[in-house]
Amino acid sequence: MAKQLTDRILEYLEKHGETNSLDLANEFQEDHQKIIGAIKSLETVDDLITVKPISKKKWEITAEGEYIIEHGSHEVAIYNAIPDEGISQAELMKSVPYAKVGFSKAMVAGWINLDKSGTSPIVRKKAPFIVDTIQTHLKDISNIPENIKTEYKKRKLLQEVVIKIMHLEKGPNFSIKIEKLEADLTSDLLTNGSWKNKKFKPYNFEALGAAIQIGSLHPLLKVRHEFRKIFLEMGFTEMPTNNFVENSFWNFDALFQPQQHPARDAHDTFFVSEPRVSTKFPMDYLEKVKKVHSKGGYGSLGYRYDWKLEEAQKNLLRTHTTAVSARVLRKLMQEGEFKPVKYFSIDRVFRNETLDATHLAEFHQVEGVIADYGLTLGDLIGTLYEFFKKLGITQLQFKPAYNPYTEPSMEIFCYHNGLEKWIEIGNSGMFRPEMVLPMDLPPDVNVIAWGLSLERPTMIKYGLNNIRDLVGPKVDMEMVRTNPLCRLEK
Ligand code: FB9
Repeated sequence: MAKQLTDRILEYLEKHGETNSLDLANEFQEDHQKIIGAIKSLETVDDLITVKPISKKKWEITAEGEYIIEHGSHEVAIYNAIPDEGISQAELMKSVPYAKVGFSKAMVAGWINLDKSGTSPIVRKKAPFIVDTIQTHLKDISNIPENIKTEYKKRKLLQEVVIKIMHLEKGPNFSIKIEKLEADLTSDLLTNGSWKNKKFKPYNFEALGAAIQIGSLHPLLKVRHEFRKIFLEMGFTEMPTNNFVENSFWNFDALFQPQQHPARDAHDTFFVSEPRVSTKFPMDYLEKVKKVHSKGGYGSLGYRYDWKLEEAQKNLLRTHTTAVSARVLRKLMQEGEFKPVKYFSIDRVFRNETLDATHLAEFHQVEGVIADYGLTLGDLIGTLYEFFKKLGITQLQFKPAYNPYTEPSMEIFCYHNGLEKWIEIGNSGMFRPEMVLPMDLPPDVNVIAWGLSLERPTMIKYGLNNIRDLVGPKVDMEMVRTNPLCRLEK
């Protein structure tokens, strides 16, 4: 039976004292990785061999070099393509692959000449015969001088690669005979008692588990999972957000966002051309929305403009998940008596943004909504402190802001110790009466809500500066495979 590779390596080491995995691969005409495997197996025997990883430069033939080994050099191909009577340069350049470099090298080698005396340049053979030295060299690069290798490297026929190899020496307990150590205590060894005169491999507690080929969650989904856990442990219920296409009524009008608001312009919103409009609305509710926009109501003057159904019917890609919040809140009152609720959503929204390193035309909005009797701004602030504390954020500041559908509104800031600066981490507010009262919510019920994006915390968490490293065709799949699990509070 063929000698074990491990035995052959030990015998080679016995004779030469030291070697390396690449020389062994050449010596035994074996694949380098097989040699590495055999060396790692010998390493498990204490002090048998001493191994040190080293880097070694190695010449490799490029694809073009392999082409020349198979087909001959480009200059030889050009030479052989010239008939005795000569050929036009234009014709010759179309006759073989790599013609341009072949022609140039054949001219430099003095194998051919170019006759420009006629109307078009004619190429003729100058040398009576030629030898394809390049092909010969490439067939056995171990015997070509370094300067020739450097020249072929410039022609991209050879390339120098650095490979990791293993240097071997005899260890303190070197022997060419290794006592076979049992790897497993089997039932046979136990039943026939032969375990008593066996030696067992020591447990390698440092050994890593076998890398299992499984899928990997995208960082955004890891962070979404963490946000979802936070909302669920705070008693929130997830809203149904599986409708990217929305109509203007639910995305804007229901939120008391006036029909002439700039956000409703095509420069900010993606409108859908087919189906262009929605036609089914809860007409009793729609009439209340129309009235509060056009004439006011519930103590509000409204916007006092001619509200148009056609505007409300326009379909679009939702610009915020607050459109879902509106649907869910209105549905509350369709199911009987009001009861306090806590809802959340985390899903994609679309805006016709100017793209830059941190903004794409879509992002994931994270939104929390609480509807209860007598809620105040203090309840919103307290909830935000609780929510962000679970992200490890305790220093918050609030800045008055404006949203069409909330009053008061606040931008939320935190001091980020890693970035050593205050950063905006979201927006919040109390839904206006003009939004919630047409939904028939009881007048003593208030609704507090807040929102942030999923991408911003994810980019900070995973140290990404460009949104295109997180989403899109340029994402490094190795980053997705290897990035660490997400612990938002750390
Ligand atoms: O997410 C944002 N920033 C953020 C969030 C978390 C975070 O975590 C780090 C570990 C510490 C870091 C940063 N922002 C909101 C603030 C900015 O990034 C802002 O420039 C971008 N904003 C988006 C919208 O931009 C067009 C983030 C997105 C956003 C803004 C507002 C809302 C939702 C998302 C909202 C809302 C809202 C308000 C009232 C009622 C209901 C919803």
